[in-house]
Amino acid sequence: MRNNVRVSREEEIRAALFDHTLNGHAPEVKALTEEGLQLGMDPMDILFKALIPSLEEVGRRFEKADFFVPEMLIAARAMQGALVILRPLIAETGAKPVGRYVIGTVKGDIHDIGKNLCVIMLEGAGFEVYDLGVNTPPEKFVEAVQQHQPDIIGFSAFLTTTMPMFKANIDALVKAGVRDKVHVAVGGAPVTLEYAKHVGADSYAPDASIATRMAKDLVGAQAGQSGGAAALEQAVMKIDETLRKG
Ligand code: B1M
Repeated sequence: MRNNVRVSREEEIRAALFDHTLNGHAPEVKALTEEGLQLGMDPMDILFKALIPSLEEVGRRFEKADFFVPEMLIAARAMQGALVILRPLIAETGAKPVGRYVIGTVKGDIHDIGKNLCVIMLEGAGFEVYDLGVNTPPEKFVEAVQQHQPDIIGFSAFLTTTMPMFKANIDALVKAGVRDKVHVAVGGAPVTLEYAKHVGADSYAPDASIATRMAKDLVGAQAGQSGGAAALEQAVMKIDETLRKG
């Protein structure tokens, strides 16, 4: 009985988080996130079953012109408030450092929620992550590679108009003579495997959890623990194919 009551409150919290994020009510989103955690809800559950679906609904409404930029912005701010609380909890689950990862949203693009989720999950998987933030020019990526010597550099782009920055970033790495020293990963809502290959990236992932799994496999492969690069590419192609079919 007690359990039933708790489960139903968890469901209420998920539903309320969805609604309050959608409507950009930051204080309620923060309070509900804290209550959910006090009840023992899994941070990943809060993230993937309430907050992300809500933001997807924001996107659908924006497409139908039911929402405009201000609504999108306050919904994103409400979600960011919850992410601040969830981030350290997800990072805590990680093991010892497995590798270095530099990541940033490309120049001209200020979307960062998806990139931040990648950061959270990579940290959770034990990577030392250098987050360059949003609107990152190619020179900053080059500097970060020279300074931190990461195993992987990740570029996020969320607009069709900013995806061409992948190529500009890769060209800048080539020019600086560091392209061969680092694995280039790309992602973001409008990106596809074909596009990633077209611009000369080494890998593409459709979401943060696959990006993290691929990064872990890659570091393992470099350490000689797994030779999974080809298998990985095949898996990603399959996922991409499934996504395209819808
Ligand atoms: Co903007 N926006 N936005 N927006 N926004 C989108 C992206 C859009 C799809 C909305 C729509 O039309 N349906 C559309 C892009 C259309 C296109 O180009 N195809 C759009 C537009 C047009 C714009 C503006 C141009 C609007 C305007 O001003 N007229 C403007 C551009 C500003 C700029 O960047 N220069 C703009 C502005 C904004 C806000 C500032 C208001 C706000 C951003 C706030 C913020 O991020 N701090 C905003 C928001 C919130 C959105 C939507 C609603 C949500 C984005 C999001 O956070 N999604 C979005 C619609 C949508 O996506 N449904 C939209 C949730 C997130 C978890 O998913 O970002 O896909 P996603 O991240 C995933 C994967 O992509 C992947 O993992 C993440 C987690 O699983 N991933 C990687 C990300 N990086 C990766 C890197 C990897 C691997 C995987 O390897 C390195």
